[in-house]
Amino acid sequence: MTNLEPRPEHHFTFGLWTVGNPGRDPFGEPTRRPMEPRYMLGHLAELGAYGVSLHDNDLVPIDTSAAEHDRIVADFARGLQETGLVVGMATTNLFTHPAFKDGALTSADARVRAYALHKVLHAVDLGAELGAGVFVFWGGREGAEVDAGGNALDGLARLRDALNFVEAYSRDQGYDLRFALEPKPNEPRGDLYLPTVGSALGFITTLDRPDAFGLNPEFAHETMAGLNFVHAVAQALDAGKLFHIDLNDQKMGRFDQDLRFGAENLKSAFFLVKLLEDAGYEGMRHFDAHALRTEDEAGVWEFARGCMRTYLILLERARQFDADPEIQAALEAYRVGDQELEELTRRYSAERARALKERSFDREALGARGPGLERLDQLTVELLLGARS
Ligand code: GCO
Ligand code: MN
Ligand code: MN
Repeated sequence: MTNLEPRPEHHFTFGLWTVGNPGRDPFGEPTRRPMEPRYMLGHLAELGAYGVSLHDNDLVPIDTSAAEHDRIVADFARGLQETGLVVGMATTNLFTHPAFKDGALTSADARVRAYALHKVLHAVDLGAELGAGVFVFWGGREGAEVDAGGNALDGLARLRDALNFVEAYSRDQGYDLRFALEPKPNEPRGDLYLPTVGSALGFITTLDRPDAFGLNPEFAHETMAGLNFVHAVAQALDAGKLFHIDLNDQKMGRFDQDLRFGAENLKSAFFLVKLLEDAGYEGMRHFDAHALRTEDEAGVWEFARGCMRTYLILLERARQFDADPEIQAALEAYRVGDQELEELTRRYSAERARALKERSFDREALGARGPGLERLDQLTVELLLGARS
């Protein structure tokens, strides 16, 4: 086993709202005391994290005066300096206050939309001031329980206008921010707009400056929708749009659980880590999860440590996978190359199309081949269970 101690160069970050989650749920009161942001910084630094992310109101309460705002931000900036932690991502809370109960940037009420945009601009200032590289839009209230209000199409147009406005503002200020959309199928609304990674990727192409926008996909969100998160992340990578990632875990078909990374779907977590590392993903390894409601504060820090350790263990397993001769031989056998056919099909020309159409294929032989996936997958399982070291 190599060293599994998390270190800043691993780029692990946590939302202030994640380790700060007090264990409230729709049926019960908080089970833990709130923690001050600076206190959390100290603990995260000790555990080897690289930084934090925050909503505007995780740091500055919504009803804070301007003078108090400056004092809070300066104090937090001192905390960052002392601990060496950075702010990797910033975002806006557009979901807690009742003003946003029927949407924020997509609300049918122009006053709510304007207030939401005002709040985002201030949150962008805060993010830029604290040095965040990515600014996230998670539309927690951007959706509906009923479609009688007719917002399905209008909501998208309103969201587009708002995102274009914010991006232009940020550029005008000279901020060095990239924007990331975070899709989710439902919760807290019955249905959220832009429910999946694919929907967000499609929507980005309709913005004024698509290059400034990417994705912040979340393991739990795609899993809630019954989708394969590894495939979703691959699509974001393929499009050059993986700006940030929310790592956690989730049982399919349940309420939004925000479990510790790797707590539930270990195999998917393994293939995810392998995908990110093989693709050379350079962004934050950001955990958007929280300790079980059963836990006290000690359980919170166990949770945070566990997220990072599991990532590092899976990273080590990914390297073992690459170095394991039997696995590599099985992979080699699985991928059948054919130089001549690959040459023929790589790029269209009239001549190649003609040659391909004239070609005959041994359908029966193709259908009869066993690709060896049972063995390859069992070898992977054995590797993950530590039976191959
Ligand atoms: C959720 C979301 C949020 C967002 C956060 C930052 O399901 O509640 O994942 O935690 O990630 O608001 O955008
Ligand atoms: Mn989530
Ligand atoms: Mn999230």
